[in-house]
Amino acid sequence: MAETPQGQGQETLSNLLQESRSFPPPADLAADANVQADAYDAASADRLRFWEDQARRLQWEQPWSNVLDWNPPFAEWFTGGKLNAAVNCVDRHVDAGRGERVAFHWEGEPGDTRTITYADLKDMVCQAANALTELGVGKGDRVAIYMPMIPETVVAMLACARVGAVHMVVFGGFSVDALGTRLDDSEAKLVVTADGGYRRGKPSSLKPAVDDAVRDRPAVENVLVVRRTGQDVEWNEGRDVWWHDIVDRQSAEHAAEAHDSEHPLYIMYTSGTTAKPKGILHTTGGYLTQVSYTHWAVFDLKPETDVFWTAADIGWVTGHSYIVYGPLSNGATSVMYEGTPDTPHKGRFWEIVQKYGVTIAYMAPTAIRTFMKWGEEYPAQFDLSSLRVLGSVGEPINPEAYMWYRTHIGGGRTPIVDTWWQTETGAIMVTPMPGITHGKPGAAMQPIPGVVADVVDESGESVPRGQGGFIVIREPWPSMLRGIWGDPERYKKTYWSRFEGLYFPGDGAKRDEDGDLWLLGRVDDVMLVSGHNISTTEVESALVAHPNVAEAAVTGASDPVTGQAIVAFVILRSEAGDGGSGLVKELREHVAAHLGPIAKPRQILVVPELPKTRSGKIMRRLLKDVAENRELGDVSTLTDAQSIQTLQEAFQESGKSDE
Ligand code: 6R9
Repeated sequence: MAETPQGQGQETLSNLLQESRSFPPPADLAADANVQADAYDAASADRLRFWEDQARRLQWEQPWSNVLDWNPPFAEWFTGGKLNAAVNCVDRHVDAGRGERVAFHWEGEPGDTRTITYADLKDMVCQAANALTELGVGKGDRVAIYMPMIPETVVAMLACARVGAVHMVVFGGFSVDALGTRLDDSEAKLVVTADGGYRRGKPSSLKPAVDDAVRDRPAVENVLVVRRTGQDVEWNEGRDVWWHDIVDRQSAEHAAEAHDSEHPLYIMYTSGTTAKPKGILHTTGGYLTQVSYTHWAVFDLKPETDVFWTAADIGWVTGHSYIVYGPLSNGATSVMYEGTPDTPHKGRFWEIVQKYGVTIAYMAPTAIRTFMKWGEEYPAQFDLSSLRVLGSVGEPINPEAYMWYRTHIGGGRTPIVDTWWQTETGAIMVTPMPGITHGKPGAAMQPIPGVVADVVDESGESVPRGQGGFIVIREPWPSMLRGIWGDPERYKKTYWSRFEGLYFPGDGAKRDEDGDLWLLGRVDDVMLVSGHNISTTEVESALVAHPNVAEAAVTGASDPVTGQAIVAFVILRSEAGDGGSGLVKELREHVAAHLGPIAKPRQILVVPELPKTRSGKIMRRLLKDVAENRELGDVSTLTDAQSIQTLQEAFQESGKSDE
């Protein structure tokens, strides 16, 4: 929550940025779109019935008796129903005669490839499920997955789902400590890992971190290890098991039990700000219903012809919902890529799009801004004409990044779906629909059919058009978190206590004159400058709108005169060189011209890197520590802990003012 000194803030959240560009859906896409405007009417006429209709897209072994049991803030969806998530993702496509369809075109970073059909995937998942049973892992047990982006990661998740074990995927880049606290909290009995994976052109080991984390954790009975890189590994006899030793010799037959709709499917930890990570719990029927529906509706998926690619890590909720459960439940063909976008060259993503004929691509604004920084000559070398829908997720997309994405990747034709959601919401909540909604650069537009979102002020009243406030969700939705693992009180306090009866995601938002929604980042990041609540997003977007700037991060630092002052860190586009001496002054004026003098940054520092999490979110709280000359807080979920130190030194050297 933003600290708003009483009586000082004149508005909940300022609305400074004016953006008037708007793109209608392409006519051919609109005519043939999976979802038409009547979906919104159907859902608002009878929301529960709408979700029942979507649940019927899945295969249930036993139908539900009740759509929703709602004991605020605890929801149960499709109670009495039974289904198996793995069967929905794999077996039913094979049973329907689609076993030869490719589930994954997998591309390893060194250039090795694997083509995995639905029939292959079914065999692999059944074998892995049998191996889990042999290792004594059964229904309700927790399994940690600490893996590179290889097919076995998907197989391990689905094998857990099949036997009813609860998977808990930890980013392969997280530290031993981060892995350890998650093992403790979830009480996992098995860890699935690999010797390593490929990142930035070389093998990057994983097993040693697991060895360290598991050493003093006897609750972990076995470590199941996939051989990916061939690196030497220390072997703990009796505890460690090679995947190829135990999985490959299993039968490819496995009779799957149907689980209750509310059976836990997975736990995914969000780091939050500082304290203990929160284990966000998702269950089976409601989660699968909404991820499957949104993947089909929001991306306009045509499973027979589309090639879908979420360029994100499976260790992020985006990977869970839109690499694994969404695409597979819809029988889609996906691309899965192991490595980094600049290995061995800065056109790798676009080479992959060309090679597999990707039609729908989904990625984070941080990646898009990185591509902007490198320059448009990289995508220009490849044929990207297969693309028909582009998606964005993870942070607000700055209007200029949106325009760059649309122009240089989408050839000026493709709609962009800017999808707002969270680990907690499980699936997309607010987004344009590519065949219905006009796209506005930087706006997530409207809640999907069946989701009731609003923007409210401090007292929980809806704000009128043209004003900013807090986004809230008014009614339960199928893929909502079912709680925080082992901590129902924290669940109530974190999400349901700010506004009576409303789910509070913690994000700021504004409603524009047309009634469309713009997400403005975490309210903890909002800056209070001379009595105005200013979102970091708007200032960052104004900076990115300058032709020399590729990426920007801003934070509020305490200031004797204005309460807080805006401090900005910017990365320049490659053609801008070092920007020259007048650039900082020019950028400050540029922001003032765009947003008004109130938003003019006190300081701007040009930097080579910004501190980011593995899912690409800028860690503004660390930048705040830097801007206020404090010791750095928790850096355990940072991609590159060195970069923040370099940045801190540069900041200290730059002195107090750029005047
Ligand atoms: C899916 C995911 C959730 C937070 C969320 C918000 C930010 C995500 C966004 C967006 C603006 C979008 N966020 N998508 N902000 N526009 N399209 O990112 O989950 O890692 O839990 O983060 O990300 O602040 O509250 P998660």
